[in-house]
Amino acid sequence: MPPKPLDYESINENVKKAQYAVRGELYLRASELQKEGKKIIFTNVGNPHALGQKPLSFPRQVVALCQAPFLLDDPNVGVLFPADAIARAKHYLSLTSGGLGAYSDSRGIPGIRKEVAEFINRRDAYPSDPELIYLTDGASKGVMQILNTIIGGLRDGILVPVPQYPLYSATIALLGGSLVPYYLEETANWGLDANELRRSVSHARNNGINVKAMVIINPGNPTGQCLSEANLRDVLRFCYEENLVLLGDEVYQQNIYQDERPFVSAKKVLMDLGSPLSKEVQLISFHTVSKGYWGECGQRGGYFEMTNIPPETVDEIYKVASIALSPNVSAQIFMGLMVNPPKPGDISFDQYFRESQGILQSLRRRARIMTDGFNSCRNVVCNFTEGAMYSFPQIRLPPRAIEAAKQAGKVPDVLYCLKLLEATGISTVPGSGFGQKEGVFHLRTTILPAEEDIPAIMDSFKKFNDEFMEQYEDQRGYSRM
Ligand code: DCS
Repeated sequence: MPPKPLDYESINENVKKAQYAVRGELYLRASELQKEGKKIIFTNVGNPHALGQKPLSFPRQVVALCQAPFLLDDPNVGVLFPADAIARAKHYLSLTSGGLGAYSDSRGIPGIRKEVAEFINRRDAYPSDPELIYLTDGASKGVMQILNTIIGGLRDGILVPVPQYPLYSATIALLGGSLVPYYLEETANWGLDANELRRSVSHARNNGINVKAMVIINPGNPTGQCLSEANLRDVLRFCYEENLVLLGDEVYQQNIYQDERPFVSAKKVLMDLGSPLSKEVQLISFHTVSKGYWGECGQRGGYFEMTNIPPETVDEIYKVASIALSPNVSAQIFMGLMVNPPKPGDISFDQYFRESQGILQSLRRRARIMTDGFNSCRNVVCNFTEGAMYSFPQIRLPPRAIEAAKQAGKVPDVLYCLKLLEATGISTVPGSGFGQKEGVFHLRTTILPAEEDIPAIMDSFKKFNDEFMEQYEDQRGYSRM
């Protein structure tokens, strides 16, 4: 009997090749342990509400009313909901044709795309065109749509930072393209180096790869660095010289924990550079409701903005979006609310401001506590989390631990993270899931556990790490490496 089409040996090889460590071996083991009754601290995914973050009140009030529009006719609606939430719910319902149960335009509801354009205009002080903004089910779907538009085969290369968020490596694998890595420099706080970019592109081209696009993740996942304006100018000039479209993953733009470098978008820096770059460099920028102080991961709301993309291509992207009919409509409303939150003077403003700033300030403190905690541990060094939601410490594994991992048929940082999980219940992602230089090991944890829980988590990490190092360091110590 020949194999059937969905027997393992028959399925698309690209599906088998795609790897996604954020929900990989460690996550599966953690889920098993949880079923057995062990308390697991899930710090493997940047999923704030799963770790106790409360939703902001105003957007939930608005979307609740949109989901249950009959409440708007209830005489008590004004007792339960503030007037500005009621008004906003009516506004969004008026933008839909049939409420939340109806498909919308495949690009997203025009009135919400306009709100996004106005937000970008306020943020960057440059105009933004709603026709060039498409709403998506989370930033992930936008990234996949755009990579799908770029990649036609194995020779099409995408420059991706290493370490990177595996959405990129996995999608490039699924689409049968080539990932062209450029390494971020850990000793320079995960900075981006123009020479490294040049090296990487020429190496790929010498191997017959047509490098078409470059990805930046700013602030970085898993690395947490914030790019300076000078960095962004270098990147954009590089894209201009090398004829690359820049994919700016800016989903963590609200998550900034230092004051020296406020977030600046790639779009703004491109416009500041003026002609010819501002008219020539192709740029796609991504955003989401999953991150920031919203953390509404389960709602699946996102957008991308296209800059210097010709209308024929914009139409093709529209056509492909149409195949999936429409993005989730309640998610589109979350996006509208994120880009157009209550303003000073609105009834709900004080509460919105208090809630959002409370979350942001706490994240800022957590970023500091975690970095300091890791740096106080033996054989662990960690750059400060300037932005995003993660700590990415380097674990200097003793040679005997590396040897033990080899014996067990495991990547060394996978072994370390598995042992950490078994001993403490802390579920992390090994650095190898994001890519790292040969012979160097990391783990990624989110900074999302409740602030009051973090000291105990760091204590238990430290105790585990001490015991691990004790077990594997021989008399001559680690310095032989
Ligand atoms: N881009 C980056 C850099 C991300 O970190 C994520 C999610 C996304 C895009 C996609 O987010 P949405 O599809 O929800 O908009 N980050 C994953 C992570 O590393 N942990 O949690 C999810």
